[in-house]
Amino acid sequence: METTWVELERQARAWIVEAGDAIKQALHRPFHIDAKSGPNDLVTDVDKSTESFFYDNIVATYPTHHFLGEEGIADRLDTLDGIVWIIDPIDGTMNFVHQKRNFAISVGIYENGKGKVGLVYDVMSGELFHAIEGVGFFINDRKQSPAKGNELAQSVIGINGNWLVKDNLPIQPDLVDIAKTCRGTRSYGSAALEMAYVASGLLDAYISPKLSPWDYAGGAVLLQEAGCKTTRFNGEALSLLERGSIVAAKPSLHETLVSTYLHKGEST
Ligand code: 2AM
Ligand code: CA
Ligand code: CA
Ligand code: CA
Repeated sequence: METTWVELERQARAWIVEAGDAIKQALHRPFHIDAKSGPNDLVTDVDKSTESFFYDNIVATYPTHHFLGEEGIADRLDTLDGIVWIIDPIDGTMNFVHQKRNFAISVGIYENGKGKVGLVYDVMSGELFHAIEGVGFFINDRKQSPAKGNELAQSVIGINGNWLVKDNLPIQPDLVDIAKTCRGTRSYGSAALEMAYVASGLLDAYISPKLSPWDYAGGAVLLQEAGCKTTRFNGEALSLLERGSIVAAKPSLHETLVSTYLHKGEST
């Protein structure tokens, strides 16, 4: 019998909780930290072992499925044909290293490029944000009703303060205008968690340039099922194969952010 999305989601949930338990255990031992693209871009052996855990389980259980993960355990993927698991083993590695909290495992399951299942697991709080296309958005066992949308002036926006001070970023003045106009800004250091917070109504929007598919693949499905819109800064649909910007919000705030502030921003 064909595996249903509900069954796949249940399996993904079991793996995400098991992987989270292993990460909590790893926090009791010393772990190895490396820098990737620069001194603030960190990776640990726990990121790599967590990605391997998912890769090994997925290949063994669903040999026809494909895999895309941040740490490159699998071969590079250049098509989204078929069923693809897009995984960030630890989203918020800097928080993992410095705070031992506020990091997540993010899993998105896509079929021919369309989001079917999304899971974002806040490992230390035990909050699991999950969604299945057409079924809805849940936090642990509780189905969520769509949050009320706010105007920009009453909105709390997730944005990393680093982007507001990046003089060589063409969209920086527009990001500063948004920060000046909204009620307040927050930065949690995990794109996946911040997208889950928008879906949950804790944040009104999340805005970031230069994210990768594993940062937003899980969160984008949560947002879709919570009645929110997620696009590039210029309003284009996301690509799950290329890096780019993200603006996620309820449709009316999303429209304001794109048409008044972000539309001239980079799409990739
Ligand atoms: P990561 O922890 O998986 O690398 C931090 O604000 C957010 O941006 C995190 O979700 C982080 O994901 C992501 N991010 C993407 N590219 C990054 C980079 N080069 N350096 C640091 N964080 C990055
Ligand atoms: Ca990283
Ligand atoms: Ca990430
Ligand atoms: Ca990561």
